[in-house]
Amino acid sequence: MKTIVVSDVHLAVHEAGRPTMERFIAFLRQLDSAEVSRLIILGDLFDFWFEYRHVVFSGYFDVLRALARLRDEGVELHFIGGNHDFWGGRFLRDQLGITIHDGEARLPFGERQALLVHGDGLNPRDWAYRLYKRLARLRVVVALFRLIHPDWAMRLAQWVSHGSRSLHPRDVSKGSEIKPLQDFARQALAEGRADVVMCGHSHYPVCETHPTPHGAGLYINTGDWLYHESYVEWDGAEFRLFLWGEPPEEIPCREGEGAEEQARAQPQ
Ligand SMILES: [Mn+2]
Repeated sequence: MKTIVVSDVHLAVHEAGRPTMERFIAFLRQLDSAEVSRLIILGDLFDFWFEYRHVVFSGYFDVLRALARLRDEGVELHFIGGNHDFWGGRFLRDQLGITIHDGEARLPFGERQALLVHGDGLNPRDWAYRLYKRLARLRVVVALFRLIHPDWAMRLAQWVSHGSRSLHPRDVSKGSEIKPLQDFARQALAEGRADVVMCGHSHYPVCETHPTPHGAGLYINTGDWLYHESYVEWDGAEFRLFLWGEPPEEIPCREGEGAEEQARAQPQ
């Protein structure tokens, strides 16, 4: 049975977000529960997600329905929050049956152990963001935000998000996001903390081999759905990175940068 991993769909409820939403729903609808046993969402599924006691954002209805269909057919759903949707909680868990992982997930893929993180806040120099990340998760901050009317909360989120959207993610990701993610993965693999490290957030799909104490490890970045429509498929044995299409196009795994020198420095 297969596992599918996808991240950074950045579903948005405004007009400009409609094509992405429709393509992603089409992707979910073609997943066959006879073949797929697990779907892992590695953060930033929503451009904005917030939960109230009695309200769900109506613009997400179709995607929630598509996820509910998979759940009803027995597909395991996992969610690791990203920087746009870490406020996922009771609704996703209780109504949709999604397993919510706090910050990071460790999941088995056959014999291999994978460490999955969205990837935001890994850059130690980005102290301002790291502070924001802590504050935004405080119970009191969440309780205060909940006082804002849902329509206004969505409006506010769209306005905030618009600023970051004006930069093309492929440009954003070039320097500041790709390297810290790769460093994090390489280190986790070198220390033997996982056989496979998967991240999203950079919007740049990558599959690289890096050494672990017990052989070759893998760093995979799921890329994004917003611009690449990339996803990872584990078929029970191998991990493969694809760009969705008719047929899907595979992005081959390559030897990670610096992997050679690292292998030489490491006593075998
Ligand atoms: Mn992100």
